[in-house]
Amino acid sequence: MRLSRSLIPTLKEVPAEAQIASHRLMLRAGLVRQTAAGIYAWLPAGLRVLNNIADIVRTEQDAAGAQEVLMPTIQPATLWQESGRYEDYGREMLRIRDRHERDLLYGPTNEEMITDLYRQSIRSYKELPQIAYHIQWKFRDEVRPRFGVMRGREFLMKDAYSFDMDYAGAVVSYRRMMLAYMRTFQRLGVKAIPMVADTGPIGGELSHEFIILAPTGESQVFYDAAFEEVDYSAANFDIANPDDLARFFETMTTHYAATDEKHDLEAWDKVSPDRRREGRGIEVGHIFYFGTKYSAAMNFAVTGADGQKINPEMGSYGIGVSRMVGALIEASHDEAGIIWPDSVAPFKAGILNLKQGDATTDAVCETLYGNLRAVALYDDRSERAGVKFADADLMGHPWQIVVGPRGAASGQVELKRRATGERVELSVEDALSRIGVTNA
Ligand code: P5A
Repeated sequence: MRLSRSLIPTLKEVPAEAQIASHRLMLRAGLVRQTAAGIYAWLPAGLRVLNNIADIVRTEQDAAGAQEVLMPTIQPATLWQESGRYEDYGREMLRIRDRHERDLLYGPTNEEMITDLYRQSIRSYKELPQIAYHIQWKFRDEVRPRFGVMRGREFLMKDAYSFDMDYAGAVVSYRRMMLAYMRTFQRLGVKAIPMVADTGPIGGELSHEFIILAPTGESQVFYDAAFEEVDYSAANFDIANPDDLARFFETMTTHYAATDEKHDLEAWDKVSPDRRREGRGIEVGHIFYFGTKYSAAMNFAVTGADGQKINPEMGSYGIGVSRMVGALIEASHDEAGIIWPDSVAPFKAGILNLKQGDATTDAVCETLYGNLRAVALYDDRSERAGVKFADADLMGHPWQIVVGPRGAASGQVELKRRATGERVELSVEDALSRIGVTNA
């Protein structure tokens, strides 16, 4: 993209309403704009990050054997009356009435709707187990939306739902999703720790939340260094193999991990001092096993092997996709701005033209841009060099290709790695191959 023709409104001033780094940086880097309390519009650069995260989440869900669907944002109240949650959910639910006086709601989660879809079509034990997921906007009328997209009212969630014939099967599904989550977070370039959690309005008896480490996180977390040493890859755990999943789950649940609310000093004392890790954390995912809570309440039964009717055992599994954008920034930024991990960066590289209008400089920039069109943001504005440097650091491109008139005359550019600050002078061809594009 050409910055001069993009809706990427960077700000020099620090917005007064933003209390935490990620919120300030998301506004300053022009990723989002608030349109109402806790509701955000995603501008081009922000949307690219959101889509990159969603793609990684999707790949790992698919690899775990989950199938993608897309349920609507608007749901009929009748489904929630069946489960009993219509009243229970309280004022966090945004209730709507249509022209025929029918009660609707903007979905805060989809347990009821997915149960309804399965009960309409699935009749026999032979069709289970199954896992379905979607990546869809949710609405929760939070009392105090804050910290930008971290606690929004409208937010993007990946939510998956598993259906099994018995408890043993449900446990396998739960472990499978947990492993898919650890792989997802690893690919997103963050350290994530699963912690035993309360089940709240989703219900059920088994639940883990996934906390990623960031110095400015909301809660204090305590964990055993063992979590950082696990190899979550397919080489170590086959996600299709229940024995591997059992070994994985054992590793995840035997080592100590707790947030400050559940911190147990006695158990902590038993962790050897050199293995104790402490830090701040942000909840980015939450998984639940709740048995037949919804299938029983909503009369979803399938025929078992012996002809008897059985309510499937269910679980649900959420990742806060839009919250993840903020969480990644909390985990990776400095004084100057965002430092995007390569896997999610909106643009792999920024091309900085230090003398817009100078024929040689423009020509070198156009050559670079011609090769990097899909992955680069070309700063072709007629701004001072200082402004372009500051904005590139703020926006956090993993690579900056700086093109000035002197270097351009001899075909040289400067390549800067945002994460380390390392700079090298090299030819256009070498710059392209260093950032992984070789068809110059
Ligand atoms: C699991 C999937 C559920 O809703 N039902 C379907 C279950 N779980 S949850 O913990 O309530 O939410 C899952 C994840 O969504 C993110 N999240 C939010 N993100 C931004 N703003 C919010 N107000 C918000 N509320 C929840 C979190 O990442 C959470 O882990």
